[in-house]
Amino acid sequence: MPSIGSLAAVAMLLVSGAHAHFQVQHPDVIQPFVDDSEPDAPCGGYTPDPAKLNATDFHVDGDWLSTRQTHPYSNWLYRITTDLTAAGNWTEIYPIFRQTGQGEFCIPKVTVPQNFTGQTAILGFVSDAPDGLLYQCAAVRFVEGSVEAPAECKNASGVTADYISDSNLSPLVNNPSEEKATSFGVSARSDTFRGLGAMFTVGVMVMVGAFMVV
Ligand SMILES: [Cu+2]
Repeated sequence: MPSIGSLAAVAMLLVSGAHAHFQVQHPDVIQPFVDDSEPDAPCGGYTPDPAKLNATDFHVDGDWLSTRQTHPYSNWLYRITTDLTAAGNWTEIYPIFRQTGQGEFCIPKVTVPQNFTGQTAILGFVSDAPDGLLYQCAAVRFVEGSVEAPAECKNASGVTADYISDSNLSPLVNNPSEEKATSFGVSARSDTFRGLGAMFTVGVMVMVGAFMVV
């Protein structure tokens, strides 16, 4: 007899259905989203062509990133590289975190080290989802200053997030946040983030809900 855990995992895949895994809302991705290719590193099915990048300005002192996921939860890594073929040398630009709940998630004030100003880079989104690692890429040009997030930077109702360690994601950057995650999550939590306890409660509820669907 299969374990409750494996049934729940299958149920979650069924619940997420014929899904799009995740899509980037902002900035624009380099090539059109292809659902079946999203598991292919580093960008979801292609290698960026440095001669054909239509880069979006990204303000190093604060800019916004927005995604929409169809999974009940996933862990997120946001990373950048000035290797315009996205072959490596990735820098993490936000601590790895877990999004619980489907739908839009937006971080309104992502910062980048100021020494990137003036450079063009690939911005990589990696989602450690119930069905594995998933990838998308945008091209960005780093500019001075900051920008306010627009109205479309919003979170779907019921979505929560919390910083987390993820041994699948941390090897994908040169500066993983695993060390930071423990203290950062406790002492510098932004008010859009809830406690670990709430995260686990929601996680258990999702598991139970998925199990009951079968
Ligand atoms: Cu998926």
